[in-house]
Amino acid sequence: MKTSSKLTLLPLSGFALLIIALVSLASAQVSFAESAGYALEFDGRNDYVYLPETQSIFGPGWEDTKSVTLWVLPTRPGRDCTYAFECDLIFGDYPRWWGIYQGNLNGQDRIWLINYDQNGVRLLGISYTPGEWVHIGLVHAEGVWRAFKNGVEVGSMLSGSTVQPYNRALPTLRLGAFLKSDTFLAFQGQIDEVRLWNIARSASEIQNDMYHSLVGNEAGLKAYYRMSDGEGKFLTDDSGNGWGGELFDGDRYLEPDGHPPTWVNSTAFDGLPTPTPVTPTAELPTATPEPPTPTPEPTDTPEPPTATSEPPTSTPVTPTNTPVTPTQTAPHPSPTPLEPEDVPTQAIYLPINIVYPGQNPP
Ligand SMILES: [Ca+2]
Ligand SMILES: [Ca+2]
Repeated sequence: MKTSSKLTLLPLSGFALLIIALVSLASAQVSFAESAGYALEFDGRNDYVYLPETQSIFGPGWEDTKSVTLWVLPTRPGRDCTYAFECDLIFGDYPRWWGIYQGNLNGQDRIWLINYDQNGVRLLGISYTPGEWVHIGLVHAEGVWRAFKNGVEVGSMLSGSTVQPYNRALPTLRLGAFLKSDTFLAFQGQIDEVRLWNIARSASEIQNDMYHSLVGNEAGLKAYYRMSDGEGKFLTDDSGNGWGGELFDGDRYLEPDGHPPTWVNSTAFDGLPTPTPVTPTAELPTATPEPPTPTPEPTDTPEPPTATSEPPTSTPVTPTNTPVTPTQTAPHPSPTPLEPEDVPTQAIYLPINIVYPGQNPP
């Protein structure tokens, strides 16, 4: 008996040593990464953060030039949604003219970057894995709408100015959910390091800054949510510009459940040692939406030389490296005045203008 117990102890102590070594190695790696402090966790029911007016935060010209970057950790797969603006809101405005949403749209579970311009809804999808942090970058400049995943551009399309209403209150921004009467678009998961810029951020700038906090006074940074508070019902703007937010657990549209967004320890900066190499074409072919008005050309867009005799698809998809030129200088439509707090249904229900990257519209 004595011998056998010794024999079993020996491999155990060897195993323990291995565990100690691995733990030491892991903690040594972690020590290189800057701590991301706190993140905000949203319950997927009624949690959101109310932010000030889009126009006030971004300033003049934001409809054409802006960048948004954030870390997000979805903790469940995307809900099925018929329209992009009916997926769950991660970041966006009220009542939904642009933003970052999560959802399963036409069988594609993606994080969607949506812009409503004078030609309708434009969207780009970014793949993600529930339970994993992903860094999302949205850059809108010179008539192009771009999507970045972990610092790598994964898609782009032409898109003009973000349309805004007039004759009524200017839109305000939200983190975590869009709640209105019977429309509950609540994201479940964590959000951290939300940065709002009124300039076009480049891929290298996004990459260089995604794994550490900013000072807050960087050029073009208009609002910065480091989630630095750690407690309480308010979200500080770490840019010092004073665009803080307020945490909500439901509102007049949805009963509170006693739990507003929760402050949690963030692991956003620990997620990936380097930006995940993503091949743009494999990840998301660039979709170039055609203007809705027919052109005198015999076909909308000539196919590359390899085109077959098959009839062209209704939405040609061009290679990623096709140069895109700023277009769409058409004036904004004159939408009929909407009721205050109303949803821009015109913006949402225009399926002919929705372009699903990598596939034809429905
Ligand atoms: Ca943080
Ligand atoms: Ca809640």
